[in-house]
Amino acid sequence: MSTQLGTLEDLPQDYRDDMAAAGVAPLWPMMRNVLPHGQPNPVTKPGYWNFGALRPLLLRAGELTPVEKAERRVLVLSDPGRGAGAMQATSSIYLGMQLLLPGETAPAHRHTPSAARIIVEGQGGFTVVDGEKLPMLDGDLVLTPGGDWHDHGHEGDAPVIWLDALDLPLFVYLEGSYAEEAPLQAQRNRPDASQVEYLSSGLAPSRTRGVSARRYPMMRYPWARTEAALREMMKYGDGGVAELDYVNPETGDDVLPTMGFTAMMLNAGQVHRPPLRSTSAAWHVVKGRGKTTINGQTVEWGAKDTFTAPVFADITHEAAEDSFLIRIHDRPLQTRLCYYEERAR
Ligand code: 1HN
Repeated sequence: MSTQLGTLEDLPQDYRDDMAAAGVAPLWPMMRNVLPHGQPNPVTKPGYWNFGALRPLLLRAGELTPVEKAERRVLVLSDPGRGAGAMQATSSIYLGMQLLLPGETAPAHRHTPSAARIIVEGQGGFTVVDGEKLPMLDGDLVLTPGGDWHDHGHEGDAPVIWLDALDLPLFVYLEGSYAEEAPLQAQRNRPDASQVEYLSSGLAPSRTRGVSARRYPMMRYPWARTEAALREMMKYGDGGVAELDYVNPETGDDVLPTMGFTAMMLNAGQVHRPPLRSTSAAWHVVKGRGKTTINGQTVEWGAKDTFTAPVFADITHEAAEDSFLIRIHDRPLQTRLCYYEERAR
């Protein structure tokens, strides 16, 4: 049932003026803007960023702006629904492509939003998170949880590029976004936890009474292992699609409080139609080629490209080659807020 609600124009001007002077407004003319029927009415529009087009722009930023003048040398991927300069790619997800040149460092800071990076190009880059040095190799997922100090460095001899994903829009909305700065961190002289305590899936350091695991025990998820696991899943699965969620190895929870990450393999020729989900999402193509139709709009993607979809999008993926993508989504947030939803189609 849908009743036509009264409009502002239905009301006499003197009453409207008196309400404005009193600092109030009638709800009913605005009701459907904030509470549409059946499903949300997103501002976010599908986005697509071709890496081949971004790369020269990013390298140019490397010539034009020294890293000292940028703190982070990043080109922000703006949601087409919000327009150029929008500091978000979807309602809840910020995306940016970051460049670090050989020998450069990006100073330590920490902030309330959480970040994760997917490495796109180059060797020798690393991030230090709370003293732990995390190597950045192609396709790796590297976490920078909110409140953790992090700085970046580069020991290689060619540009390093990665995709940053942050829950920044939420923190901006909550008026909770701020940072602190510090000098570069001292690095512990040992490999990161993915190579030591959590080298093997299903094994965690022996539990000692009274000693709890770190909240974020593993900050780097090496791509080589993700790909190997997806390939095995695919071998024994039946759908031509394999998906793995990135989880905290101590708790099995999502890796960050608001953002989730899901790795997907699609076989060549495979058509995949996921359910309509209440999440907004971004896909980063680690390897492969194909196309995805989002609410009737088709993007053709290749390795290192990125694309996005609003909430409840109607999505069809079609791989032209065996393809590997990482989906960044806000399912952990929506689950915490008790409204995550999937609709059959
Ligand atoms: C940030 O801390 C990084 O640490 C990158 O590399 C992008 C965008 C907005 C706010 C903080 C980084 C960011 C950011």
